[in-house]
This record gives sequence, structure tokens and C-alpha cells, in this order.
Amino acid sequence: MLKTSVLAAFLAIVALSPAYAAQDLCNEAHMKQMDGMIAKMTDATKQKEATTALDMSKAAMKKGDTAGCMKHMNEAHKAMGM
Ligand SMILES: [Cu+2]
Repeated sequence: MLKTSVLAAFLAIVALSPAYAAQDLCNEAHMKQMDGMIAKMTDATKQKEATTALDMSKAAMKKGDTAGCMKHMNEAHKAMGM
């Protein structure tokens, strides 16, 4: 149930972003959403994986490295089972 609601929340975010592009995900608002979604994860190992990937994604975002941000973001999404 929890996993389904996390996925539903993610799909809602994607649906709200018609131009589902890097700049829509590499921003503070989405990072907050990711933090919230990761906090709800039940698999501690995957949760740590997602947190590590998201931290790297945030670091890349701060450097203005959108490609790097998206690369680590995708890793975080994968760890979240997306
Ligand atoms: Cu994300």
C-alpha cells in the first residue's frame, strides 16, 4: 500500500510536469518531494541507497551540473523502485 502511494505521488508529480525534463526535477521543490518520498520508504537498504544518490544529485544541482543531477536522480528513483 505504502509503495503504491509513493508511486502514485511520483506519477502525480510527473503528470503535473508536461515537459518532463531535467529542469523540472533538478530544483528545490522536487528535492523536497524526493526527501519526503524517501522518508516513507520501508526498505532501509534501498532507503540509504536513495538518500546517497539524492545527496549526490543535490550536490550536482548546486554546481549547476544538470546532467550529473539527473544521473544521480535516476539512481535515486531506481533505488525507490521506479
Ligand atoms: Cu526525483
